[in-house]
Formats: sequence, structure tokens, C-alpha cells
Amino acid sequence: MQGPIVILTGAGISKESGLDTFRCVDGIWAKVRLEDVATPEGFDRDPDQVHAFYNDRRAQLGDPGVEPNPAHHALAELERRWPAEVLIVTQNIDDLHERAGSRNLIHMHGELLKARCASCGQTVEWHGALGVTDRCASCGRVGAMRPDIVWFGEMPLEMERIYRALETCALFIAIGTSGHVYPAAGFVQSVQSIGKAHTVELNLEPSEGASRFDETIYGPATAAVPAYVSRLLARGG
Ligand code: BJW
Repeated sequence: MQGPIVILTGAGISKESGLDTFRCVDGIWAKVRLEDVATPEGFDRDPDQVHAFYNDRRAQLGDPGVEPNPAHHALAELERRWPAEVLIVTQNIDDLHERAGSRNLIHMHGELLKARCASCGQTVEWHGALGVTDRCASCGRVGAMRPDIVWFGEMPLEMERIYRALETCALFIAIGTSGHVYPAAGFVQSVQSIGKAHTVELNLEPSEGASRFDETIYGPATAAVPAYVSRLLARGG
């Protein structure tokens, strides 16, 4: 098997780097209401609260210990050594895949280190705090800058490119995602409706859609992912 690979990653791959998942018992949704911080309506109601939530998470990316872990590094190595395309489609808004060296990467739910003007649509890199008094460098409007994050009810990014890759891949791997959020949760079915690719789930525990995968491997990402990548490279790289 030496064909193209698509890898979907979720919050579980960054958990051992010190970043919280969403739906675990002590996860983000146990501390804040998703309706308040991850919907356009929540932002309209209280932009200061939403900015504070994402400003804290953006700042956390610089905390000591928040570094790519062996799972991120193994995927970067796979991209370097695999003889066909390896595309990572991440739901994560952190930058740990990039810091590990992955280059062929889609952030389908946006990025913490970018801001977008809700008025003119211009997207810019943003590393500090963002707030309601910030001005768009492109159109000059004050108060329209928002985190470049895909909230519930909004269209995830680069969907055409993602579905094209799902149609042609030989292997689809889902890592550390609970399978609760669509359209990502439906990718395994999209791949299977075309009927070509082998599908694998790597997770700490079975996800919502676990029974749909051809192969399932359970354990912490820092152990399961490097071991799986080593086997792949030994067999087909
Ligand atoms: C480990 C581990 C370790 C732990 N090692 N593993 C009714 C039915 C179907 C769909 C809908 C519906 N009503 C509304 C919808 C659509 C909605 C949706 O899916 N809602 C559901 C909740 C029902 N989706 C949307 O609105 C999306 N847009 C959309 O659908 O547009 C229309 C469209 C139509 C057709 C085609 C295309 C588009 C937008 C979704 C936006 C999601 N945004 C968020 C927040 C913003 C980012 C942020 O703040 O960070 O994105 S929600 C949140 O969930 C975040 C994540 O990316 C996303 C997924 O979570 P993830 O990554 O799976 O994390 P967890 O916590 O759920 O799971 C962690 C996993 O890790 C677990 O399985 C653990 O076991 C595992 N784990 N430790 C390995 N050490």
C-alpha cells in the first residue's frame, strides 16, 4: 500500500502536549458553554467574553511544555518519507502540527494564530491579544476583527480540497477525535461510500463512529501514533 494518505486529527492528539480536549470529563465544554464561545450568536451577544476565551488559548500556545509531542512528530516524519501524498486535515486550531514539521496541512476549523475581519473578510496572522478596539489593516474598520475560527453553524474551510483528497486516498486515519462534530465525523463514511481506502481509528477509547472503521487501535496518541507510523513505513514507505 503506497497510495495517498489522509489523516484527520482532533483534540486528542494535542492532549499530551498540555491542551484540553472538548468532551472529556475535565474538557473545555465542562468549563464554558459552547453556545457562548463557539457560535456567531455568542460572539454577537458578548464579543469581550469570546475574545477573552480565545486570547487565553492563544497565549497558552506559548506556555512551557506546550510543544509538539511524539504523535505530531511521527506524522511529520510520515509526510517526509511516504512515497505518495500525506495530507493532514486537522480540526485543531493549535499550531503543533506545523511546529513538528508537517507542511501539507488543512486547518478545517481555523487557526488561533489568525484573525479575520468580519467586514471585509481579510485574514491576517495574529499572535497577541485580540479585542473589540482592534482595527482591520485592510479596510480600516474598528471592531470587526474576530478570531479566524469556524464556529457552529459556519462552513469549515477548504471542504472541496478535503473531499477531493478523501475520494482518491488509499488510507484514511482518524486520530484523537470523538466523532461528534460534522462534517469531520462523516469523513469515514465518505471514504467508504467510494469504497477504496482502508480506514483506521487511533484513539484513547472508541469514538462515536468506531464501528465504521476497518481497523481500530486504542491507547494514548504519543504511543499509538509513532508505533502505527513505524509499521506503515516498514511495510510500504
Ligand atoms: C485521546 C487522548 C490521547 C483524549 N490520545 N486520543 C445535527 C446533526 C449533524 C450535524 C449537525 C446537527 N446540528 C448541527 C450540525 C452541524 C454541526 C455539528 O456537527 N453539530 C454536532 C455537535 C451535532 N457542525 C457545524 O456546525 C460545522 N459546520 C457545518 O456543519 O457547516 C455546514 C456544512 C454542511 C455540509 C458540509 C460542510 C459543512 C462547524 C463545526 C465547528 C466546530 N467548532 C469547534 C470549536 C471551534 C474551535 C475551537 O474553539 O477550538 O471545533 S467545536 C469543537 O469540536 C472544536 C473541535 O475541532 C471539534 C471536534 O472535537 P474533537 O477534536 O473531536 O475533540 P473531542 O473533545 O470531542 O474528542 C477528543 C477525543 O480525543 C476523544 O475521542 C478522546 O477519547 C480522545 N483522546 N486523550 C488519543 N491522549
